[in-house]
Amino acid sequence: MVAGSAVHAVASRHRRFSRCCWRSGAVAAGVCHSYETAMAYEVYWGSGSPYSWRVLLAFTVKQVPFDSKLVQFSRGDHKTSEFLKMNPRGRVPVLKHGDHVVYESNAILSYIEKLHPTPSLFGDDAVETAAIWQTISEVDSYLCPLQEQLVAAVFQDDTQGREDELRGVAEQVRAEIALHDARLAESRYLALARLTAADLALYPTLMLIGRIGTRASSRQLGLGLENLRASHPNVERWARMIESLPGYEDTYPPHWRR
Ligand SMILES: N[C@@H](CCC(=O)N[C@@H](CS)C(=O)NCC(=O)O)C(=O)O
Repeated sequence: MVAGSAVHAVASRHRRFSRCCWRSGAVAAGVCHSYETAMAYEVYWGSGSPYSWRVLLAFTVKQVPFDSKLVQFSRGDHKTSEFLKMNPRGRVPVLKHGDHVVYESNAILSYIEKLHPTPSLFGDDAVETAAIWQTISEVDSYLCPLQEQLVAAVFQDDTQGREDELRGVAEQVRAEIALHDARLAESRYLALARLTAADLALYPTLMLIGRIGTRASSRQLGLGLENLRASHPNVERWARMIESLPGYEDTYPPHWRR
């Protein structure tokens, strides 16, 4: 557990829902159907962290209540000794469930999928599961590293002298998004005709890249990332479906609203 002031427990609907679940007899009613699922979930997450956002969306889609532990990067909450005991890499998201701790967003998604299989986010047979993991692996292997390069350069004001390099990164990002747009022209969601973990992997990264694109330095460099959604109509349609999920608003990075 992270020290008192180090982590701000958000007084959000997640938490109220959680209390409501425990006190309304949901356990007894069989909603939380085993001892394992009856233990509280604590989700440590960062505002604007796309990997954290995946996890928040998964809990939301599955309607699983959790205690929200918003980690403040600026205070170094994620580098305290208490936090490093949970994740030695000092990164979010982290899930604490009873005495059990899981880090790495995909591992967390898999964990809650096992305990709360409905609605399924990882497919119902071998073909579906492979299609989902194929897309997640593509997002994680090809798009996320590009996003991380842009975050490091643009948010840390390290763009000078790197104009050509960063334009090259942005071009690769656009190619990746165009690929997903073409897929979404054929299919309602990314991997299957229904929402899966693949959609939860891409959406937050797309949103973060869009936000990077609106920064003055990105515009000055002509990265062309500010209108990714508008210029990819299938991605735009799909993103709007995710944004219409019940509870979506509670997952939106709080500091992006300011
Ligand atoms: N592969 C990890 C990536 C986690 C990650 O990089 N989290 C970032 C926020 S988006 C973080 O905590 N960064 C803090 C740091 O590196 O100090 C996952 O999927 O969970």
